[in-house]
Amino acid sequence: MVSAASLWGQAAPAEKQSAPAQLPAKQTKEAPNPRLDWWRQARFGMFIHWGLYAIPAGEWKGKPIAGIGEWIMNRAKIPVTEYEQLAKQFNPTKFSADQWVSIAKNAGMKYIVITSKHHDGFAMYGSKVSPYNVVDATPFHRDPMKELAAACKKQGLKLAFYYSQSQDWHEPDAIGNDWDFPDESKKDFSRYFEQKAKPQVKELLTNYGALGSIWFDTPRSISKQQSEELLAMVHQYQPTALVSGRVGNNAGDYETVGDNQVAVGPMKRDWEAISTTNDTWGYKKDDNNWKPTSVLIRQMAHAAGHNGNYLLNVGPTAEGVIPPPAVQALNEMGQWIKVNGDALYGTSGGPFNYDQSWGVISARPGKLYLHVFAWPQKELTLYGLKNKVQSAYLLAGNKKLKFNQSMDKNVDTNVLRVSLPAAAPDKNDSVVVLNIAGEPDVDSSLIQQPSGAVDLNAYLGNIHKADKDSALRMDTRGVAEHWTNKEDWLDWNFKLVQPGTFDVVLVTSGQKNNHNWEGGHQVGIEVAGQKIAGTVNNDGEENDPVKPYWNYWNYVVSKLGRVTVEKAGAYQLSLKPDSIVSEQKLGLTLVEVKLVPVQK
Ligand code: JFZ
Repeated sequence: MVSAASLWGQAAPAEKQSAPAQLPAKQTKEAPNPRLDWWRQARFGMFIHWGLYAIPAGEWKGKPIAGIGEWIMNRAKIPVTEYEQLAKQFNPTKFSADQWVSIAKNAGMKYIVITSKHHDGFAMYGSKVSPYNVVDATPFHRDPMKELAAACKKQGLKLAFYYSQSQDWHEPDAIGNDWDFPDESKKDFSRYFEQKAKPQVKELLTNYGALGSIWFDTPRSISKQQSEELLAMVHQYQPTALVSGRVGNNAGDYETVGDNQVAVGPMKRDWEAISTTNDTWGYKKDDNNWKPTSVLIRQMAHAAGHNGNYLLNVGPTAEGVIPPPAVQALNEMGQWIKVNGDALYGTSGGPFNYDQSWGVISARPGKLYLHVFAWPQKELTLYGLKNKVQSAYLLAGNKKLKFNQSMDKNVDTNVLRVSLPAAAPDKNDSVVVLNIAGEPDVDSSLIQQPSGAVDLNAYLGNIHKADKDSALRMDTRGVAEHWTNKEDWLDWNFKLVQPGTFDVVLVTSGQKNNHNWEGGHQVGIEVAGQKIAGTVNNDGEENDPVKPYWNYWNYVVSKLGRVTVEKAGAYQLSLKPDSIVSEQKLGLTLVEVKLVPVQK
């Protein structure tokens, strides 16, 4: 089991965040948990949000309701008695479990996580515990979970059930419904928990054969004991089933990071990225903001390169149809996987504690998989790999590649150069495989990227806290947050291979979905005996062009000035604020300091 403290990026105690923040470059083995074996092999799964909310599909009484589709009851404050009426209309005649499972299987997905009960409280399976369920309350009268269990068994995928254990807007005692049940003092959460949540979870664990996991969500205020009870129940009835991190109180078998969030850094823990194919989980008829397949493939590769699984959502319609644009994208992902699956299934995170300017790296014993998103001209460069490379080839067509390994004496760093054909075999992610001798052994120091840029990521900096109680910390993205004390500062040690003139750029991040922003901070930077000062923008939003899959968090790029570094070698750069704007208590949210080579 993963404890909170071992989860890198979680709110580690402040004392533990004193210098250096540098993480070990080598993967260390996570405590063995045999339940995770299949899951680590799987790497890619389908999330399905399906329920009564697919009927209104984002519109209530003729008005579009903002936000994610499965939250419509909450967002539109629909009374239980009205929402319940939807059940009478639920008749997904186009539903075919076999077809859904085939879509997942064809995409290369190895497991399915489906909403057996979401926050609306409606059971999408035949429940004896509550008549508010798909078999008893709808004209459909079928149990889609039974059908999916059979189809998954037949086609060799694992099935897992999402279950909302804390929020249940249908129940007066549960968490979440304050429009029908505003009086908090009347609520007895444990009554709901004992009489509905636990018995329903038991039904799911005992009536549907072997499950991959129970995927709990939004623990809210449930107690540690309640989280642990759920965990114990799952393990009791299904000793091999997993429990998602969102069971609460760090009781789960693995961690789920924030929605649509992609982790950074050398992740050694087990974690899962969850992503939408458009902007909603549950079906919304007016949401056509489909992520391009390039984004989905790169997010998946990124998750694998950081030791994580990628759980990608589809929101079927009330008729039981998975939206065609999602099916299309999944089909394209399947095409990529047919060629490049070795770089995904059963891999672990790459050995470096930073990403490459051209992409990410996943690994398995004896092999490194270089996922090249940005195909360079002629040659791919990798700094800092100490292992002897035995051979290099493209996964596409197993085409052998020439390479050479040398030492750059100026920076005392190993350099690998792999010759590439002119055209990328895959426009989204072409995989170069390195067969290496022994365990990956890499230089843990931060080095200039092959592109010539220097990425001084916040999470790789040495943190200097003026006061051990300063709120400054790294969030799960490896971004510095709550930097409100201007006396706190960061510095980085790095190696420069190609000297020259650089623009000094500060990349800051907005909070989720571009809500909440704070800029206008004055900062000073010192590097190679040169000092510059500047102001962090409040506008001029721009995504990092090198990481096109970061489409959820907006970055603001502030150019602070220019420096010229004459010689290759080892350097230090410090970032010290002169003033921080923190009216919203957000302060300086730092992604990285970037040195961008100035083209001559
Ligand atoms: C939850 C649900 O409320 C939502 O409807 C959907 O099912 C999603 C997969 O999970 O929403 C969350 C839960 C956690 C975070 C964000 C949204 N989080 O930790 O950032």
